[in-house]
Amino acid sequence: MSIDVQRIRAEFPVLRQQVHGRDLVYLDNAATTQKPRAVIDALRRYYEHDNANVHRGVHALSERATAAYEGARASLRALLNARSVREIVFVRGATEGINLVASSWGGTHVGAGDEVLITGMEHHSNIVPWQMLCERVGATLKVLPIDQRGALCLDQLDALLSERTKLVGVVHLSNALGTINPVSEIIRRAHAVGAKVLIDGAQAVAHMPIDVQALDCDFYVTSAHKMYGPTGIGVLYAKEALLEAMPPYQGGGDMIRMVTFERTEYNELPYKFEAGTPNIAGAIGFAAAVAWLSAQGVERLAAHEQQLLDYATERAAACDGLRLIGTASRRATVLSFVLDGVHPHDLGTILDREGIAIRAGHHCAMPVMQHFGVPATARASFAAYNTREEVDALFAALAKARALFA
Ligand code: C6P
Repeated sequence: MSIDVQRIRAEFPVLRQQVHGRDLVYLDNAATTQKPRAVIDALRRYYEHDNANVHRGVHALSERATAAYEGARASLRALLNARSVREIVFVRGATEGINLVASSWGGTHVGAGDEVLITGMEHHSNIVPWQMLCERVGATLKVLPIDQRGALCLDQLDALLSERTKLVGVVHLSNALGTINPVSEIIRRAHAVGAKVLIDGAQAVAHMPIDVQALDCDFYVTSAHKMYGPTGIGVLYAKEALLEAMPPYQGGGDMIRMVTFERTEYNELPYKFEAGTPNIAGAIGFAAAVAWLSAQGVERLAAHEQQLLDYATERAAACDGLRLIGTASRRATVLSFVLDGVHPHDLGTILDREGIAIRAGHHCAMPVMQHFGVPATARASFAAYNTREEVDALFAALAKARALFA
C-alpha cells in the first residue's frame, strides 16, 4: 500500500531547486499543488502538435483538439463517477462553478423568504456568491456553526433546515482547518426537507476518492490546480435534470444551436454552460492530472499524506507555544496553527528564508479566523511528494523562529 515518494518526487521538476540556498520544501499544496512531468508534457504536446479551436473546425487539428477536449470530459466523468458527460461542465475553477450555480440555479429557484444554508468553515467562494444571491432576491443566508475543534455542530443541522431551505452549501475538506465533513449525512438530511446540496470539493478531490452518485449531491465543484493539474480550469458536476432546467450562465459562441435577432435556441448539455472558446489546453492538462492521480491511486496517496499529517500533529503537540487551529477527529492534509509571539506572516517569511513554503493568512476563510479569535494562521499542507524529513525541516525552522522572537 505504501508509495515510493522519491520516485514520485522525481516526476516533479519544480521540486529540484534551492530557495535562498536551501532545498525547496513545498508545503503550500492547499493553495496549489505542483505539476508532474506528465501534465507539463501534455500541455506542451497539445500546443506543439494539436492546437486548434474545438467544435468548430473541419480540419485535422480541430478534430484532434476536440477529441482531446471531449476526452478530458470523459476522464472527469469517470473520476467523479458521474452518470453522463452531459453532467460535466468545464469552468475556470471551484469559484466559477459555485458562481454559476448561485447565479443560474439560485436565480431561478431561490426567492424572497427562502433560505440558503452554508457552514461556518466555508471558503469565501462558497459564502459570497450566496450572499450576493440572497441580497438580490431577498432570501436569508443561514450558517451551521462549528465547534472549538473545528467540526460542524451537526446537532444543530435539523433545527436550521426547513422547507424554506432551498440549498445547502458545504465544503468537503476545509482548506483552513483540514476538517473532512460528513457530507453524505448532510446531503441525506438536506434532501429530506427538499433542499439541493452543493459540495465544494476544491480541496477534496486530490485527497480522497469521490463518487457523486454514491454521495447523491446535486452539485460538486473542484479546481484542477489543487490536484496536480493546471490553473484556470475546473469542473462543475451537476445532476442532468437540474442542468437541463437551468438557464445559461453566460451567452456567446458554442452555447447556442441557433441564433436570430428575435431569439436564441441553446445548445445541448453541457455546452449550454460553456460559452466562448474554452480552456482547451487546461482541460487536456486536467485530464493528464486525472490520469496521473488514478495511476498512483488516490487512496494510496491519501494514506501517505495521512501519515505525514499524523506525524506533524504529534510534533506540533510537543512544540512549545504552538496552538493547532483545527483538531477535528477527521482531518486531512492541512496543519493550521499559530505560534506564541510570532505573527503568522513573520513566520511565513522566516520559513521562506529556510526554503520552506507555507501559507500565512486568513486562507480566504475569514469567518473561521473570527471563530477561533485569531487574525491569521500559518498553514502547512501536504501532497503526495512530501516527506517525513520535510516535516522535520518545518519543525526545526519553527524552533528557530521561536528562538528569534523569544
Ligand atoms: N483555496 C487556499 O490556499 P479556486 O480559487 O476557484 O481554485 O478555489 C477556491 C476555493 C474554494 N474552496 C476551497 C475549500 C478552497 O480551498 C479554495 C481555494 C486556496 O486555501 C486559495 S484561497
